[in-house]
Amino acid sequence: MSQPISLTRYLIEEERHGHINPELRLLVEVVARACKRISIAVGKGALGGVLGDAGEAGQASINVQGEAQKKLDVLSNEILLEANAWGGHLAGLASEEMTTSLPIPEPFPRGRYLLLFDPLDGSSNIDVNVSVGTIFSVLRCPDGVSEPRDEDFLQPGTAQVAAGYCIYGPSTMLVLTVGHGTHAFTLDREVGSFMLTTRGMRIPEETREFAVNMSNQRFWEPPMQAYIADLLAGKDGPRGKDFNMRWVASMVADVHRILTRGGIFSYPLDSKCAAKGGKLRLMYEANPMSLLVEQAGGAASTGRQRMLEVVPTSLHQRVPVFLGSKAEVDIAVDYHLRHD
Ligand code: AHM
Ligand code: MG
Repeated sequence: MSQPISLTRYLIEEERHGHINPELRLLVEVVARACKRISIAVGKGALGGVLGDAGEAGQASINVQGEAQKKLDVLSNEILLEANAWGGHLAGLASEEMTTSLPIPEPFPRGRYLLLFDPLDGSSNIDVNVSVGTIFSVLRCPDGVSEPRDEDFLQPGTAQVAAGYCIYGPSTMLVLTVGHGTHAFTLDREVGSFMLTTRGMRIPEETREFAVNMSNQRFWEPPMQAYIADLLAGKDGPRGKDFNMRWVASMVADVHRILTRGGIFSYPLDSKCAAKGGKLRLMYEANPMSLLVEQAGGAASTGRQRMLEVVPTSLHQRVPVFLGSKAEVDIAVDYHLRHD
């Protein structure tokens, strides 16, 4: 087998092809380096003293989403902030764990890009040693803006110039797009480098596998109820085939499986999260995953609209999510549109 190429070499070649500029190359390298540090912290587990909830004894630390923060949520956020502050490639940052966005502080120079991230997605899985991950999205800072504010980040997913996630699983992998395909890099722990292990991931168009939290079934909207009922009816039902189900409850792990072998992932609207617009966050979760999925030949939707065309109205906006194998996402969307 020929020697796989490193992330650094991949990025330099993308630069030579005119797909990215040096600033964006640096940005991706810095995020990847931060992910290696997070991977080390996650990998230490109980030995690192980083499991459990953040906050003082008996007093949980609550983030802007109203959720209890884990120690590793806080640590991962700090690692990403510290790594990205000084390089001169960013104008500002926004995180799922922070109330408002943050312009790059003095005395560091400000660059042309905005970085958004969910520092440790699926963190409720940390204490049970199930895969978690970092998700990130890169936008351009609007022209003429020297000190970006929240509204400067409110760009549709089509405006993303790069997106990716790092999954901390049995192996640590970085899955990345700079708008020219979706590629997977595996961390060589001995060398300390991400190595390109799958160039041009492709999601099979058809599938027999779905991912959804079935315990919410009774709270779903009627079109979602009808769609899943038809999947569950199997080969004797209207779909004429049996479906398998998987739900890790860690979006990076579920999406990684779908990028690898196909399937449909869905976190639909339900009556518990309807007032918030959904469970998953548009800017930190849905948009970057949707770009990765589309770049791998899949589709991503809110159930009613292409995800990447949603015009955001707030930084922490939530949305219903359907993504994965194109033909299956189209069918799920059809159930919603026929119902409306
Ligand atoms: P988080 O950002 O607070 O970790 O929440 C997002 C996670 C996703 O990774 C996962 O798909 C979903 O929440 C699981 O939700 P549920 O526990 O309702 O099944
Ligand atoms: Mg999350």
